[in-house]
Amino acid sequence: MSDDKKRTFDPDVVSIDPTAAEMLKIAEDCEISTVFQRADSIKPCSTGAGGGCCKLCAMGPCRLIGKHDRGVCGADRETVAARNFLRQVAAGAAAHSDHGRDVALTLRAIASGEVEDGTIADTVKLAKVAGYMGIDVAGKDANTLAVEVADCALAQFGQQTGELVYIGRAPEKRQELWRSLGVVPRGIDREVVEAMHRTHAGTDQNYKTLLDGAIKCSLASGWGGSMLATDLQDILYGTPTPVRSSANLGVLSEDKVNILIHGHEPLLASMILDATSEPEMLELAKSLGATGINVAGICCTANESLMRKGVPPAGNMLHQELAILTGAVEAMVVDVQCIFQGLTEVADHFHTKLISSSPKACVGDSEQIVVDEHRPREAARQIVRSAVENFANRKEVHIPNVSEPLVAGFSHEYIRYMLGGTMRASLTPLNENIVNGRIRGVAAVVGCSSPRSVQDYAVVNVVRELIANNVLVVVTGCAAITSGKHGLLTPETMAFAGESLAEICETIGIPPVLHMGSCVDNSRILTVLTDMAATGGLGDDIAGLPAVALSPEWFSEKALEIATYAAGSGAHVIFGGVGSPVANSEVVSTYMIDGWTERYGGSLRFIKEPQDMVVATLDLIDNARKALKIDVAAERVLFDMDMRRELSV
Ligand code: MSK
Repeated sequence: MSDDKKRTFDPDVVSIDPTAAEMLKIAEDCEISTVFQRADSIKPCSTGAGGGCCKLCAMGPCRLIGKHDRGVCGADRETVAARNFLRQVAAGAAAHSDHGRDVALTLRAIASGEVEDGTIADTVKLAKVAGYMGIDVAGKDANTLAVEVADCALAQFGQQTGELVYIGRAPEKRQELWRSLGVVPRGIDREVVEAMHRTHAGTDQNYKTLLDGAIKCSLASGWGGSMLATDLQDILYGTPTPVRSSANLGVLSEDKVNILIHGHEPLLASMILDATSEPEMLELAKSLGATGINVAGICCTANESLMRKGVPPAGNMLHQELAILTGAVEAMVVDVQCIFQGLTEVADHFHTKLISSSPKACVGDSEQIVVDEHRPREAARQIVRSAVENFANRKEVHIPNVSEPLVAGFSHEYIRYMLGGTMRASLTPLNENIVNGRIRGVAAVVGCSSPRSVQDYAVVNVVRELIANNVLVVVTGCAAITSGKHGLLTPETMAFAGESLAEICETIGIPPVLHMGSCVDNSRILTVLTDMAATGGLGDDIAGLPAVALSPEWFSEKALEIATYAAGSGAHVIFGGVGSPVANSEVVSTYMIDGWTERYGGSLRFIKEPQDMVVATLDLIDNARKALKIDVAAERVLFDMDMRRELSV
């Protein structure tokens, strides 16, 4: 590391999580590079960040800045910004949807008896999903039905004409709007391919049609690939119900073998978990001096395993390198998405085995134990054995004594159940309390953590200010883990909530911040919003609900795709942190707010500061309440610096 980098980088200011500074000081002492230090030393290109650089052909790259308003081909700022945005959305849609395809293939293999020990966990959900697909369930056993469901799901990817079957789950009014605007997705793969085609040099050159293309492509994921991934995972591994656990690096164990599961796919993780309780593995661990085997998670494999099995998350995306720096991780098993190549350098300094498990993602020069989907248990055993044997190579260990308790597992199904019990499961109490003003509105705080923002600061402050203003918050993805790390996912959090929201949480016995899953599970939020519209009292569409989605620390193309399908579904979306990927075109930026509001009833805006995000959220909620004629005067609570300091850990 150069002296320059040592001088500018300050571990104490890059995160509000104290474990980050603790680990980053170790990294500095050992001269190990991390994402935080690299972000400090690499200045982002502002032209590229704002969508002003076109590198689609060899006549460029063309940077549309200053007096250059057109590229060599004549493309203007609007076309270039919209085209870049559509490509980002297509990449995000491909990632989430390809995840969904793999789950469908796993379901089919298990239901066909091709997977050793493979079982279906939730036959009630299986029947429900079959119903969505128009499949007759009468007289069929679970495996026969599951094969039909999997085949229907798989057909959605290659479908060439017609409409995705899950489009029928959106409010009627929304479906009609999409049809009238020509944005109903036909097949998932087809929309991603068309997005790549229309952004090829010399194809679509109108920013408005390019952005309609982004909406259409994202809907193929939100109401297609992502929603299928969520549903089929529930069938395979169980629909989540509330579960207790804890979060942060303190969940790692000094005496046990630690295995970290990181990425997005729950199949191998669930098999690894099973293998860790096998007597043979436990005996091996004990023979090597460990008291047991501990599994913890990072990113969204963590969320998937937390929601269903209570596996504790060791951290969000920015904690992946920090976890290895503890010296206590025998194996980190990665699958797909959000995995840093920098992990290999950090792992090289410790005994940690970095194991890539997906055939489509080999991380750096990590060991590859590629999972044969027909024999995942075999791979899981191999990984657990390898981790246990590695315990003998452990040297100095430094685990921060920091973790917070949490409650996760609020699936859409459970939210309906907790509001009405088995006999009267529904969202009626939620809608009623929104109408009477006890709940001002609903906010989904979702998405990533980014080294371009102070880790966790924006998510924590946005969540706390929203609940203080009687806004019920749901969280997913890394924002959910952030909320857990900072103690926001317990019923005790109601102490920070506004009076009327706290009263409701106390009555029902829930936290004011509900963990709803991984980033692919944002589709659960679409289901809740549709259900709110169907329940009555708040209009008949997602557009117009007093609900806002926020991603205060986003970084990925998947996050942009989620934002786009939410906006196309009628929700207002606010992104924070790094700024707008279309900032180079004022016209496009404005169109995604005003033009999309007029066309879709939803919007996407980029607001840097957390407090400004909160103000904008409350304005959007209050405007929706006014339009619904349910507005009651509500005092606005905004935190000053002293209050913020108190909130920070
Ligand atoms: S892992 S996409 S950093 S939420 Fe789903 Fe977290 Fe964002 Fe990856």
